[in-house]
Amino acid sequence: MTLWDPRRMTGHAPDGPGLLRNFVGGEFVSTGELFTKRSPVTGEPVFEVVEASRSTADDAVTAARAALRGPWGRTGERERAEVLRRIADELERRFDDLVAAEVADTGKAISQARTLDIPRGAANFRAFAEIVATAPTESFTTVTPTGGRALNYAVRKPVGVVAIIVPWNLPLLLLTWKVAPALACGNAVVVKPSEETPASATLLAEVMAAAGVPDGVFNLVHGFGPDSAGEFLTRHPGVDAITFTGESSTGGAIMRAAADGVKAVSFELGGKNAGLVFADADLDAAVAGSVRSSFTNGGQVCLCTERIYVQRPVFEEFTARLAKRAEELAYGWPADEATVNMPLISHGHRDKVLGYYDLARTEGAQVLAGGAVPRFGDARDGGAYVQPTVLTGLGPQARTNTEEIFGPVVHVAPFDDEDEAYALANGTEYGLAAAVWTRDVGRAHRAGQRLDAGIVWVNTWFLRDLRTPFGGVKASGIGREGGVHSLDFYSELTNVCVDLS
Ligand code: NAD
Ligand code: 6OD
Repeated sequence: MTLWDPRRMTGHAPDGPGLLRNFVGGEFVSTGELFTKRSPVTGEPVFEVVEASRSTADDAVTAARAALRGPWGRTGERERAEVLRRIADELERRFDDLVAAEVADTGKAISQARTLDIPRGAANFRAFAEIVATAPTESFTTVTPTGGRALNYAVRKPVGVVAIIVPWNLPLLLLTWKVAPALACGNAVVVKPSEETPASATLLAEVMAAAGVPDGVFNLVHGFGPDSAGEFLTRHPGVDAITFTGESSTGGAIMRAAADGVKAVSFELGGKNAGLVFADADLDAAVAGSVRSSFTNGGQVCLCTERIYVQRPVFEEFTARLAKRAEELAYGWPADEATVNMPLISHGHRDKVLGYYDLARTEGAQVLAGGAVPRFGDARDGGAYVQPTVLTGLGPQARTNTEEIFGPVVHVAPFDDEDEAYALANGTEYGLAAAVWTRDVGRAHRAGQRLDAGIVWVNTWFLRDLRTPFGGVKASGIGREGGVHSLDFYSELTNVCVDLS
């Protein structure tokens, strides 16, 4: 079924898929090769997308530089905060279109797009409007060598042109999480959404124009990574900073590209996140929370739990309840309100995830739930669905327990004491997030100290306050965004030292 007719947005031929274009210097640009975006729900084409050539990427960077030389480069924080609020208003006005775009690209359940993805897009702009309007900078009074006084104070300036490269799992949420602070700090941006999810970013370009964002401040290029729009940006001499969300290996490639220009980077990368369920936990909450943390968005959230360690006295009960709940998660069309499960983003990604289901069996896992492809007897059989899957029986060094799978799959294993739990959770090259379930207040705080992760949730998961630091340790990222940490990445601080004598 078609939830939303993309032709409304693009004015493309009435009987073909919608056309999604690049947005450069305030204009949509149609020139370039086309690639096809297919529905993960049915496999049918939903969009033709104009791939940005090197010269389109050049034009986008040039437009961004020109915008910085214009009035945008002289705006103050309060004025920019107003612009961000107008963008949020316009996102809310286009709410239904954005929900439809996100569902068309990803196949995610409409209820999730309505309650998580699109509201967070607007919330990102509102939060950074407040943060930039109220953030202090440092000031010191200094005694001079002659016994006089000097006043030191820091001023924030834009970094310049920021390239923003994002993945497909939460497309608008992750894109606006970076665009909002970048614009709040007075930069101009060139964004590259994933080739798998071009639609909501294209609508965001319309939103920017309608909100009165000056031409060239927001530019959009569609395409792929290597030898395409992604690499054109990361190697571009006119780009001053790169902010990237995606796989750790892609982060490595981008870092190598950025090294030549000594560009600043902020990386939010992959994870192999652990859940820890202690015997004193509220087990109902731990089961419900672990269902969310393992299967939300088809397991395609970087923060999702792919390994759960359960204290031995409650291991059997927890595992049985988790497996039962996984099998009960509702299938349906994305537009059905009760739907929970969604397809993986593409057949290519499904092949990867199914490869891990096979690997887990080869490694000796017991499959307690799922482990296969669901059959619908309708057009969804052409989509990229897999069953939510619960595994057990593998050791901590099994590849199933060490490599990021990024699908609706979780392995459950027992532990005996707190030290062992932390050692198991930390035994990975990643360090993004952890979810701990316990009623012991002391243990809750110890877990925060002892777990190698950028975020430790206790008795909850994916509860976000946008003022807090967000990022990963080890292979899960470089730097922190969120609150003033975003301001620190998206601005340069100049210290002004005035001798008062
Ligand atoms: P990916 O790394 O394959 O692609 C991400 C983006 O980078 C896409 O836009 C892609 O076109 C672009 N890209 C790929 N190669 C590039 C190159 N050489 N140069 C420039 N750009 C390039 O990731 P994905 O498959 O889209 O997303 C899934 C991954 O993202 C998972 O590993 C997941 O954990 C991670 N992720 C992390 C966070 C976080 O906050 N830490 C959030 C969401 C997703
Ligand atoms: O909540 C956020 O700000 C954020 N960046 C979430 C990342 C989710 C990963 O898929």
